[in-house]
Amino acid sequence: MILGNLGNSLKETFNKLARLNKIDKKIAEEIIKDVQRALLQADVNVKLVMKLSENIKKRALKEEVLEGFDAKEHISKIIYEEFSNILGKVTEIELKRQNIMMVGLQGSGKTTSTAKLAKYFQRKGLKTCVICADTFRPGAYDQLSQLCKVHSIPFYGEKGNENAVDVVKNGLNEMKEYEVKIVDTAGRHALEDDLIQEMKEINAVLKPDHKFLVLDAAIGQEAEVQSRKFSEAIGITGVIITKLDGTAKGGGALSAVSETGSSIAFIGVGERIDDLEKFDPDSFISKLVGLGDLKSLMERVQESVKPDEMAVEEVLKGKFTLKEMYKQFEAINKMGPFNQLLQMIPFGGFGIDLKDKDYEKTKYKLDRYKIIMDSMTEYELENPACFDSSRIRRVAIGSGSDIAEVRDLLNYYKTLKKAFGMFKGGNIRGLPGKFMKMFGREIKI
Ligand SMILES: Nc1nc2c(ncn2[C@@H]2O[C@H](COP(=O)(O)OP(=O)(O)O)[C@@H](O)[C@H]2O)c(=O)[nH]1
Ligand SMILES: [Mg+2]
Repeated sequence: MILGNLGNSLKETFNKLARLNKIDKKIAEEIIKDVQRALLQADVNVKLVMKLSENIKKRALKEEVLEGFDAKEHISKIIYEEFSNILGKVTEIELKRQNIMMVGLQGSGKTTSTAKLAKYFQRKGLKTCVICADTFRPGAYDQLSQLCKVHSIPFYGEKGNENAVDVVKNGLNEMKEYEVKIVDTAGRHALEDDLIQEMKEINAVLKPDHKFLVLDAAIGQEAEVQSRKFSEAIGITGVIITKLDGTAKGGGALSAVSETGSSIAFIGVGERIDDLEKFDPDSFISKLVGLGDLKSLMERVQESVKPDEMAVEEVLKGKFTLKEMYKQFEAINKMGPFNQLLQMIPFGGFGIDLKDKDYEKTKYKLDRYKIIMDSMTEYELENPACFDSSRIRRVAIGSGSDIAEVRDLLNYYKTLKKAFGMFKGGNIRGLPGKFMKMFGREIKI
């Protein structure tokens, strides 16, 4: 598919890298050229290509290859992370009662995507219907009603009624029992005033939870302008990029949308009703980079925290003081990238929902905890039970924090100690996995 060639063109250069444990400037430049060529072929914006490749090169030369990994794995990881930065945003779709409005220019794939999306929600077990508010284009009613009939999707429309807003009002009344209502609207060849007016009125009546802008992948970098214009006109909550199966230029549309700050919700990859995929940047990038199983690579990166750094040995013997926790934080910091590593430590004490992806905040908190621990005496680090209010106050003052924060840290320590206690005598290597199971999370790569 799109950018699919990147993997192939990288392979050759990568073969040279295999078994090396260092990346020199010459190899880095070769790889960067391949990356640039593939991205430019996929119509990605030149400035973005330059920025991306510059970052990859800098990091490839600067960051040390982790022990146990070869240069190829090292650079795969970097390419993966840099791509994540530009494609990382996804529209979250909740599986709940909701109204959805489809907008976009004529021919972009709105009607097809409306039916695909209805099927998507049906498969998820939600009672879903479709309302046809395209009263502009002759034949729009027939197209959608036929599509729905064939695929058993409940449909509402009024043939002959030219007032799209009234059709939506009536449809909402008639289709009350349905949990998800998807409204297909009319498009024009350009975003004209009367179209904006109609969209605004439908928006006011429907009060959509989601407004999806449908874009044809073939428009490439033009996606940026459209995405901006529609955002300004009615506000959109996500983008659906269609016809990614039919163009080699999809990279342009995808990256251009991300540049505007909009997020991609779904991608259309064919004409059939099932050819709609929830956009998953991780698997997208894995395919894109074509360098094999990045998921297991990232898992290995996570597991390669050395046992002595983690102080796991002692922990398994039952020893887990603030000192071991400190070492653990240090090991985590060394490992980077923080956002992925973060998922392997227990969060009981942070009160932070990982779903928020609030990694920066959490990293900040870990760093704060380290600063606080730097103000503790050796005795305190070895004997956390000794903390009374006067010791807590002293540490708070010494570290420039406050009493509540020191207490937070001690609570986090207790949670962690409890967690470690449960693994006594267990297998060291499997620890991260066990942590993740215990906290009901898995590494999402
Ligand atoms: N290959 C391919 N064709 C698509 C896709 N989505 C829509 N189409 C086709 O694009 C054309 C226009 O789609 P339509 O839904 O009528 O666009 P609308 O005017 O925005 O409602 C139709 O021929 C669709 O079959 C897709 O993901 N892949
Ligand atoms: Mg249509």
